[in-house]
Amino acid sequence: MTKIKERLIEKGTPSDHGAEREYERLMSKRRDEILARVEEGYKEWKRTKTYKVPQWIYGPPKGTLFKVACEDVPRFGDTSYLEFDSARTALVSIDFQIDFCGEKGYVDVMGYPLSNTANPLTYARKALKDARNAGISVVHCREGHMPDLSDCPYNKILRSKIIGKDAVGLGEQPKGGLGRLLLRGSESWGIVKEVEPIEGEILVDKAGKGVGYCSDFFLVLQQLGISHLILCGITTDVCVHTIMREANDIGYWCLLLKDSVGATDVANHDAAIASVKMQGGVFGWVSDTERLHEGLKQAGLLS
Ligand code: C5J
Repeated sequence: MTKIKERLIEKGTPSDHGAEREYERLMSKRRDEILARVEEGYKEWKRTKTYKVPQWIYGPPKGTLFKVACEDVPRFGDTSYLEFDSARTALVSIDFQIDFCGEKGYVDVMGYPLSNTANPLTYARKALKDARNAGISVVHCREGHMPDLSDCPYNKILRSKIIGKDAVGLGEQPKGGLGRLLLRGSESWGIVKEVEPIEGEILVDKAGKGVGYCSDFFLVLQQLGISHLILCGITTDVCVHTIMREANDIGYWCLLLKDSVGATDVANHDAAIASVKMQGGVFGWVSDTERLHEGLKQAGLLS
């Protein structure tokens, strides 16, 4: 057998087709299809004021379709409806941990009033009850770091020490506290009783405010076949917003329950809610537990 000697490539060569290659033509075919679908969706929205589940993407419903009234969409003062498939929806309960809404946790040590982050528990509990009764998947998230802090950026620890009472920062235990702050395995890292996961529900640990970079969250949603998210949790302007923005960028349909979320600062909470609604719903949709309950009831999902 003769051995062919490979010539070492010294530099790349421009294509004979210039900029007009096959994949550019395929991309514009896809764009035409998407714009035609948008035209259909737009006509449907004008007729029904409903952002329908796009069956051309997800296929026929796997569960029961239900819709929830959303406020200030597409413009402030307007009402529209967001449609869900119960089998492709997850209620996401974010960071309801002692560290964010209980005594001697991270937020308490920073000196913020606990009521701002604890009050939404009243409503989140209702949303959880309704989701469970309607057979909707529930996914819980929990922020926290490894005991050796190897997954926590230095600047996060430093800032927490500077703001923390008695210079107690992340990874340290406050005087008379429940454990080391925001650390996996510590008592203050646990989800509070009012909304803790029940058997069969998924709990995702994350080493950050968001989920995309530092957790299995999107892998879990993919495995469950989820297209739509209903978000509750704390804090509105930090973890809830970060997760909503990440999911929205990927194409998930995100509904924020405004009474089931809270921030350490009321003005920041209000601004975070308002910013979701800008540009016709730049990060998704906003509603509340009452309107979720009504939508589930009308679809016959609650007895
Ligand atoms: C914060 C969170 N605020 N869960 N975490 O540090 O929003």
